[in-house]
Amino acid sequence: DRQNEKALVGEAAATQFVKDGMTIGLGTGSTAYYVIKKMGEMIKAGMTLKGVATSKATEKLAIECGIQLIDINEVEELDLAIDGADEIDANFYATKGGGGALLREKIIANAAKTFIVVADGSKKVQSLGKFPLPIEVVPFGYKQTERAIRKFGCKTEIREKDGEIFVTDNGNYIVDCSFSSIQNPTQLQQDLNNIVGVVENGLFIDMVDVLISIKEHKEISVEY
Ligand code: DER
Repeated sequence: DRQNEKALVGEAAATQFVKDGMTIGLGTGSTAYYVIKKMGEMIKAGMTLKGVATSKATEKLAIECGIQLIDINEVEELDLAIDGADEIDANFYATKGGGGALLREKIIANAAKTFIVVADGSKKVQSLGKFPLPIEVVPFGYKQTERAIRKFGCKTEIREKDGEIFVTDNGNYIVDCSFSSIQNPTQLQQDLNNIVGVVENGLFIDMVDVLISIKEHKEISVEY
């Protein structure tokens, strides 16, 4: 089942790529959860590792797992960043942000020598756009920003949580954007980030180096 697939790919990422002495970007979400748990076991077995968390939720989980956290500003670059994705296509273009952590995730993925995505079988798509694209916007004038985003041909919805507007770890809002299909994600990524009020969007273009996913019969696939 899906949870089992998340565990398989998450643990595979840790055991195959995490080496003693590394500094690792720690992803956010239910798949990255298994990576972090496995890293905690490796530390208990004697490995020395440091982590940079992509969200406050991941900071909490990492501390529970005994991973020493450092501030992203203390390092030039990370050895690895390992994170989930909401969808990923054959070009390794990915949509992220389902968990609301896309800004820190993108900063940390950018800072890593190697960026690894761990994804259960449900995440692989022919082309992006099945999953509503999360866009982080500043709260001031967010309705203006939302109207400007809609001009790109999508339906927009301000993300809510428990009946309130969801606020990211950075104090911003998320606009979830439903496109019928995304033909040119590279162009869209640039256009969206040019909109006044947009902080960052969840299109990860030319960023993913390794995809660890599931082939049929629960076989793990590692693609470069
Ligand atoms: O919010 C995010 O970007 C998460 O990584 C998300 O894309 C994957 O979450 P999941 O592993 O819980 O499906």
